[in-house]
This record gives sequence, C-alpha cells and structure tokens, in this order.
Amino acid sequence: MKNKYSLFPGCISKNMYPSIEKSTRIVFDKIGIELLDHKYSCCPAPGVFRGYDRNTHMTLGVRNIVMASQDDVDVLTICNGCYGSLWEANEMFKKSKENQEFVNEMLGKIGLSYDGNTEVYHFADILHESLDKLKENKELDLGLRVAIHYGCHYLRPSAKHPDLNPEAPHIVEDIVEALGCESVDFKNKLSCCGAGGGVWSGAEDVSLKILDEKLGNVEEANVDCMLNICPFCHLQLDQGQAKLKKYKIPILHLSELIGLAFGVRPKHLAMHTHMVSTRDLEKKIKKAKRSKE
Ligand code: 9S8
Ligand code: 9S8
Ligand code: COM
Repeated sequence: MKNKYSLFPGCISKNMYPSIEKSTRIVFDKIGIELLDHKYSCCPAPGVFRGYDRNTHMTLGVRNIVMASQDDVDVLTICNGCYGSLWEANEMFKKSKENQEFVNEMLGKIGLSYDGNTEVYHFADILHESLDKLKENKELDLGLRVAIHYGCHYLRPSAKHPDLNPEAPHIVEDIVEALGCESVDFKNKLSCCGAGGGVWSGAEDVSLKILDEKLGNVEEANVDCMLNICPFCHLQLDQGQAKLKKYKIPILHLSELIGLAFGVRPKHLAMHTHMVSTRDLEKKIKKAKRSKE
C-alpha cells in the first residue's frame, strides 16, 4: 500500500452524489493517504461502452490511466464500474503486444504514450489494508445493522481478486465490523442491483423489478442501512428506491459510513444530497457510544 494515489472520481459522484467524493477525500486524508487530481474523462462505463467496441473502450481507459502514470502514481477508483473498466483496459494493454502498439499509436496522436507500469485499485481494497488506521481514527461505535451490497464489477471477473472467493467475499464485512457495526446477511446478497449494463437507462421497468426484489430481501433482514461500494449501485438503490415508493432504507456508500464512524457531521459529508432521507439513521448515530474519550 502506498501513501499517495490519483483519485478517479467517476461521473456519478462528480455529477450526482457529491457526498461520495467528499467523504472519500475526508476519510483518506484522516488515514494519511494523499489523493491527487488528474484530468479524467468517463472511465468509460464498462457495461455500456465495452459492448460496442473493445478497442475504443481500452484506448479511452488507458488514456485515463496515463494521466496518473505521468505523475508516477497509481489510480484509486471509488466505483465498481470505473474499477472494472480501468482494470480491464490496463490488463488488456499489459497482456498483449498488439494492444500496446494499437493503443500507443492512438495515444501518439494526442502526444501521449503508456508503458503499462501503473496499477488500478478499488478503494475498498486499500481501506481493507488500512484496517488499523480505520480503528485508530474511529470516534464512534456506530452499532448499526448493515446490509452490504457488493455489486457485480467488484467481484467479477474473479481474476481481479485472486485471493478472494467471489461467492463469499469478506472485505467489506471486515471493514464494517472494524467500525463497530454488524454485517447482516440477506437473501441473494451478491446479486446485481439492476442498474448495470445499460438496464437502468434502457429498460427502467426491468431495472426497478430487480431492485424491488433486492430491497424486499433487505427489508426482511431488518437493517438500519444498506451499504455499497459503487456510486452507480448507490444511485439505483437511492433514486430507484424513491421511484418505487415502497421502502425507506437509508443508502450509504462505504466512504460515508467510515466518515460517520470518524465522527464527521452528516451535513459536512453532504448526506442531505441523498434522495432517501438519512435523518433517522443520523439520530441513531447521535446516540452512538464514543470509542474515544
Ligand atoms: S465514470 Fe462515466 S459513467 Fe461512471 S461512475 Fe463509475 S462508471 Fe466510470
Ligand atoms: S451491480 Fe450489477 S452491474 Fe453494478 S456494480 Fe455498481 S451497478 Fe449495481
Ligand atoms: C455499472 C457500470 S457500475 S455499467 O453500467 O455496467 O457500465
């Protein structure tokens, strides 16, 4: 683990959920990891773009990675889609001479080139490596019952995490427990939220049906909130939930939960930008035991 990364925020946190980017910056600052900014475009979204043309997808992905590589830092993503996209573009480049020639010829037209020496990380993995720092910075024992939603592009393809069993991951569970919360199991926990692969924008009825089933399973588990590691899942769980008009399950991105456990005020984390109110959750947090006196 390094002490400096380039933050790849992705389109959704930048344009729709400022709370996700803000809480990520606050949390990483507190655990002593510096986040740099670079000129990024859309990753581009894997489930949509990659389906049209893999070479264009790879080239645009590598163009983003080059922004960080010029400053000799690795890329930190806070979204499963961005992680999946950039990770795969990087792998495709690294593993084939033909791809290297193709991409570098394209990049050459805008005066860039790539040597394949930069890595792409998912923020949950870096936070998991920093469990001690999370415990050190924890101000509150939140004591929440949490339903974890992993989402597809973190777990699949499993080659991204050779040491992780994609059928029984424990990365986010370990973090949640380190924060004094309980990870509560629910039916079909590892299924898709229903948003990915263009379903959210192309077939809303299907997308909401999948979401409805998912939220129904979460509601049965009687939790305080549902946690995600992907702004697109976050968007679906929060905005899609508001469209369904059936549930009131507060949705938190992992950076937000950590920010709350670090004692940062919800307003400062911009939690009021969610569609589904987090107020009842905030009231509960106000009563949480301080882990430090
Ligand atoms: S960028 Fe553009 S649409 Fe998004 S948030 Fe995550 S995936 Fe990458
Ligand atoms: S799940 Fe299925 S494709 Fe995805 S990663 Fe985020 S959005 Fe929700
Ligand atoms: C999901 C991104 S996180 S995409 O819709 O599959 O591209």
